[in-house]
Amino acid sequence: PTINDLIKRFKFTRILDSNPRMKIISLLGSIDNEDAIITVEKTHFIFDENVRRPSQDKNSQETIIYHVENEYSCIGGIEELKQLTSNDIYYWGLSIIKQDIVQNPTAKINLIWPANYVHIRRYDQQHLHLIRETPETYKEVVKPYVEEMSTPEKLKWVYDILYENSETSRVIYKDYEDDRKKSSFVILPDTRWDGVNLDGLYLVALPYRDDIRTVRDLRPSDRDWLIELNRKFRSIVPACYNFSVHADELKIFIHYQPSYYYFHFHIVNLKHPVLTDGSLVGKAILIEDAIDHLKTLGPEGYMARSLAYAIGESHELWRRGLKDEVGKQMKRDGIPEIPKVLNGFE
Ligand code: M7G
Repeated sequence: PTINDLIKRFKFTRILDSNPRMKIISLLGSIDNEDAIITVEKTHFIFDENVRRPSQDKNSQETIIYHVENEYSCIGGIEELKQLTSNDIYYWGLSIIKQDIVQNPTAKINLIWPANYVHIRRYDQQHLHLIRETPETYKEVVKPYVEEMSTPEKLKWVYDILYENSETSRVIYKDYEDDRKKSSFVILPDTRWDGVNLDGLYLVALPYRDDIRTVRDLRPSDRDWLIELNRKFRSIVPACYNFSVHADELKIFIHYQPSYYYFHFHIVNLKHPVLTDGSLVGKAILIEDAIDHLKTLGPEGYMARSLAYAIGESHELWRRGLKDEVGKQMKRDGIPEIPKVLNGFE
């Protein structure tokens, strides 16, 4: 089925999350009696663009990049504008801006169907806690979970991209050779990106090597591999987008905890707000930092570190032991418990 057929059959159950600042809403419902999650996100605005045109100079074969206002620009593309009020030097109103399904769509819609309980919990609005994951906590609580979550069935979408030609038409770069599997990888647009607005450029890079699950598995011997990937990603991605985004305008990072336990990289325009979202503090590790840490971490690499990050109450790991661990840590750190009586009220 296509997303069009499926959306028509969607029966709404409840709102999972809604964020007016990010202009994003996630709904839980069902399609043919199986759970479905729909996420609708308003796309970002366009103003200008770079276009390639042949040089005016007849003797030159070169194309020149021009900077022009886009036809769908948030100013030039205004089709209707209605003033609400003005006061002194301030004016405000509402507008309709020219839309186009390819050039300037209104929203990006993601659908997961059938969605399992891990998906639903991930999208559900939840209370966050900061946890310091020590090497011991990793071994006791996290490692068994990572092992359960990294089976080929749970990572089908990844293996489908790597070996079954899923999303092939969207792959922007593939570097693969059987005898150099370790250095092979593909880069393609993340489902998070609308594929239109470069300010929100969001790509995912999937290496072919699958002996690493998370940053925890990185050892000093992997340093050269990371250095080489960083160099390649920063060379390839700007070239794929006409150099409208430069090598030093990309943030390349790894998530911990990730949603998917197949080691991969996020390649994102610096302008994209991912790393400034407070709830994600600690979750993203820049590739530069990983390269640097591995220099000093000793033979155990990231296995020897404590990693601090925020985790939601509905994350499976919270229930499996991180909740208890936070309690114990606070006690050890000498942080007082919440008093039983607050401001005289029981
Ligand atoms: P993560 O760090 O495991 O999870 O990244 P998180 O960032 O959600 O916490 C996995 C990345 O893969 C996310 O950015 C997803 O948006 C992206 N992604 C997930 N799926 C199922 C797909 C897919 O089928 N295709 C593509 N292109 N990207 C996906």
